Amino acid sequence: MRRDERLGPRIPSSEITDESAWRRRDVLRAALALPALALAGCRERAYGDVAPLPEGVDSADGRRTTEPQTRFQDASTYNNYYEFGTTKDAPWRNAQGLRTKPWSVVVAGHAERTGTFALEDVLRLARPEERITRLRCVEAWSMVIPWLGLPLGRVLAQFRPTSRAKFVAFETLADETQMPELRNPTLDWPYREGLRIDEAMHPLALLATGMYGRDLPNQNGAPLRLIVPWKYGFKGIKAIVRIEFTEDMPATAWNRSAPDAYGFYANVNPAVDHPNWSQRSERRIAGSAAKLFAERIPTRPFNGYAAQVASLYAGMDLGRWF
Ligand SMILES: Nc1nc2c(c(=O)[nH]1)N[C@H]1C(S)=C(S)[C@@H](COP(=O)(O)O)O[C@H]1N2
Ligand SMILES: [Mo]
Repeated sequence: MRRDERLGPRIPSSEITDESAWRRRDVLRAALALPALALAGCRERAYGDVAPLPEGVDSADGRRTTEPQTRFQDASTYNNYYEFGTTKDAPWRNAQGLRTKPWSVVVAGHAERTGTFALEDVLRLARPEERITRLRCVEAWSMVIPWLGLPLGRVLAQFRPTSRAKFVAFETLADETQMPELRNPTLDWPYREGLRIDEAMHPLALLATGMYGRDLPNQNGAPLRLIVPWKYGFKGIKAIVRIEFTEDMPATAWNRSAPDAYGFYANVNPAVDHPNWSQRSERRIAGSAAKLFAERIPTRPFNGYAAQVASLYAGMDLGRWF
């Protein structure tokens, strides 16, 4: 795996995060029961020194993924990114000119360190890890994509959220001069998303900076986007410019636009239909078959990551909290 050129010098994490954050990470890791392979490298060492996972290992469960990957060609030309238009080809056609350098991120709300940070400073913890994960769109298609990124919780911990931080809210850039669809009220811009803080701290939640071993294409959310493997794709907010730690559940773009169709949690759930279509199966766009002939497969609860994340929702009625 190639080191992302935009990352700064490798700084030991111990200089950036406090000890309690370190301990919390160890607890999270233990809870995930990753194989010794992953644990051994991570314990008391600077993240910059952690060996990348072997090629082809799905860090979600530590096993080699047997699912065929989506072709880069498909993952980068069949997108949802409404700021650039509402058709699947609009993002790659219209996002090429988006200026992603320099980029800064505002960190606000209930945290000890807040302010405006250069992207390089937000990401200076380590080189990105590769995560081959499924992305399941609410429109019932899915892809298997090798992302490059940092665990979201590791990035958030360096801002030292306080005990009042119960949620994390994210916002996308909203620049009319660069994003043609912002002239239309398609969504209530800027695009917004959010996670409960324990979801955000889960090791599977990723801040992606790249895919397929290279920087993210603009249409896939450069320079920084969220990947929450167990949730519908719309949680994966692109081109993030603001992160806020909040006490209350934040508003999200799709929930504001159609609350009966898009809940805050958006956990992939074959038992809860979209008002206009079933969510029981998905078209898997992967391998060499043309998109039109993509195989239809049953959708799995939590997008196949139930063993890792179901405990986050123990006791919740997932039909109500969709
Ligand atoms: N800012 C922003 N982020 C967004 C969207 C969007 O319209 N705007 N679409 C979402 C939806 S519905 C999906 S399925 C994924 C698609 O990610 P991909 O294009 O990289 O496959 O991005 C999500 N992130
Ligand atoms: Mo989506």
